[in-house]
Amino acid sequence: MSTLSWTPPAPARLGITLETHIMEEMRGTPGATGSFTSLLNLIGMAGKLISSRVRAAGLADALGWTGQTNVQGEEVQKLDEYANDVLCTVLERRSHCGMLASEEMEEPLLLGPDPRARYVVLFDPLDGSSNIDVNVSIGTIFAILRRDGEGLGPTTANDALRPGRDLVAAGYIMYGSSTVLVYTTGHGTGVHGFTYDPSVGEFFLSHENIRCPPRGKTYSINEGNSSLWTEPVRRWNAWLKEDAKPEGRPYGQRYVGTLVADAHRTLLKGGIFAYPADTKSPSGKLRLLYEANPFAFIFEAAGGVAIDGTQRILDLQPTGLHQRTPLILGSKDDVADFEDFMAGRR
Ligand code: P6P
Repeated sequence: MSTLSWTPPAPARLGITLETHIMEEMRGTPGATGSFTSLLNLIGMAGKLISSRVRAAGLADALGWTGQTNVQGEEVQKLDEYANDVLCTVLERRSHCGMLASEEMEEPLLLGPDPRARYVVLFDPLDGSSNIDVNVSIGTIFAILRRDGEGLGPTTANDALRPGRDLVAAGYIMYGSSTVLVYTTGHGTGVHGFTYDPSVGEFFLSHENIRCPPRGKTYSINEGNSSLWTEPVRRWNAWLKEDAKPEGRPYGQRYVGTLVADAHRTLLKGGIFAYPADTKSPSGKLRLLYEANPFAFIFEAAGGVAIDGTQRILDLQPTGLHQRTPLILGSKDDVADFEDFMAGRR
């Protein structure tokens, strides 16, 4: 029996690129204009550019490049600034977007009054960048909103402050042992993964219709924060580590410290990722709009669950561009166990 939570492409579907897959989805969308398709392809192109620079980052250090200027005297940008610049430059093209919001920019980038510019893209250009210098996986996270209706005025910052359930697409690009792009347009269209082949410069379909298993065997949390946790979180954590083999415990502990990597593993293999509120971060650490919401959208599309401890992440009404939230993400049965502890049922 296959233990995979996705479908390896059938022979007839080998060689399907990201562009082809997006086009297939567009054909299945009545009234599609191609703008959304083009926008998703732009994100794919940004991922290719960022991937090539991430792969060379270590080389930069090896060749004695400094943090500010390289041997040619060129200014070497920090990777997260570079990733942000690439995404802004690429997403400004073709008037698809009215606004871009990024973890790297205090204020959103408003792109002018073009009525064709219906999309708002929210992103963390390089999540986990503190892991770059130890060659640990990092990633780009994106979420896409669409402004609907006629006679719309210029996009404003408030157009970003919508609950995650309104997203029209979300995804991430993980720069790990290989570069993988995962995206969904929600609403039953499935979650699909593409692996980048730098020799031909294409993302090829590698993980079709990813489903998050209903239960996993690992939990992912920064145990270093245990003294800061609330009592229910401590009891949940201790319960997971009990020697109770007939009930599938103890769980294994995995924690990379990059949300994209910990979430990607949890999506494919099941289990639970938790960055709960604690006494140091009473609102949690992770950002709602461009970290929690996109992953919540992806996990729900794959049959998983995402809460802030008690509420569905996608129902949270944002009040600020960079607001934080606790995030509990993963298999529906594992998150249900967490909720039981938070509600005092265990
Ligand atoms: P901690 C990376 O800095 C990040 O924003 C997420 O990618 C990751 O899940 C989290 O912070 C790790 O935080 O406090 O465990 O180092």
